[in-house]
Amino acid sequence: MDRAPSLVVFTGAGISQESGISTFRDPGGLWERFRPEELATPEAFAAKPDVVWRWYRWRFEKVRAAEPNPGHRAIARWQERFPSLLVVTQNVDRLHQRAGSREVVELHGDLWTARCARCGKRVAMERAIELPGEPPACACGGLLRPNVVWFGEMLPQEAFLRADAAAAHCGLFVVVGTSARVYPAAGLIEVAAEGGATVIEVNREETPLSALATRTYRGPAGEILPGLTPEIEAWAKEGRWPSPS
Ligand code: BV8
Ligand code: ZN
Repeated sequence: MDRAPSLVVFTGAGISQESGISTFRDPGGLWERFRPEELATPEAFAAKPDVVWRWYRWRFEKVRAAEPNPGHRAIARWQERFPSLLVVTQNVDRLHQRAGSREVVELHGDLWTARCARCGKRVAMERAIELPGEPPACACGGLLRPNVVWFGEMLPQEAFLRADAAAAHCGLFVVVGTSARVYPAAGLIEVAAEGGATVIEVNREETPLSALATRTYRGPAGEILPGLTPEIEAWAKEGRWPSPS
């Protein structure tokens, strides 16, 4: 097995907010306008596949047009200093990869792929949205769905185990832009804290797990993350997070 990464960055929808991607639970977020149980569940897809497909197609178009922001880019730069840096994300937008992050664990799947709900065959979303049908049908007769994890579905096992081991054994766990309410992903913050990692939180607001953080930074990730590089350097050298000057 690889040596555990000493630095893990755990992200949620907040990191992509400054790229123009809606978050889920903030005022103005996606769940305020749409009820998740009507759209992000296997039951919703079974009952109204056309409505669910159109919602994801709309979200995919937004993501495709978006660009990584300074927050994504700061994280990608940290990997030059920490080659073992691991990004663990709940996001489905692939903006970390597009910013240059090489090791990214996607806990909730991705929007860039569609897959057959029956046989599992994968098709690029860019192609799937051009096919006839809402949603299009696979050659096997099953319907195409987005390759994301819906409420009530299991997370991809390999991805979750890798993230869990990294959280348990890392030295520094930086949590960015997540409301820390969706499990089992949010539980990784608890795993990191229990494993003895220094936990740093970057968020516009307090979250249910803010109390586990050694330090919290309140504000937009795109403004805060680029400025954290000296603190991370100091942490690497001294083994502890520098006190505010
Ligand atoms: C499972 C993908 C096992 C698709 C998503 C009761 C209690 C506890 C748990 C449960 C329960 N009832 C049900 C559950 C389990 C459930 C769950 O956790 N529910 C919660 C909500 C109560 N979990 C599941 O079902 C999971 N699977 O448990 O499997 C199982 C299975 C079967 C049978 C038995 C057991 C699967 C969950 C996966 C859901 N998929 N999305 C899609 O994208 O459509 S969820 C959705 O939430 C998002 O995609 C994201 O992945 C996830 C987390 O959201 P966040 O990323 O945190 O975003 P949010 O908007 O909430 O917060 C944004 C934050 O950013 C805010 O704090 C804000 O202040 C901050 N912010 C905003 N702008 C900025 C910023 N910060 C910095 N800078 C900024 N600019
Ligand atoms: Zn199929």
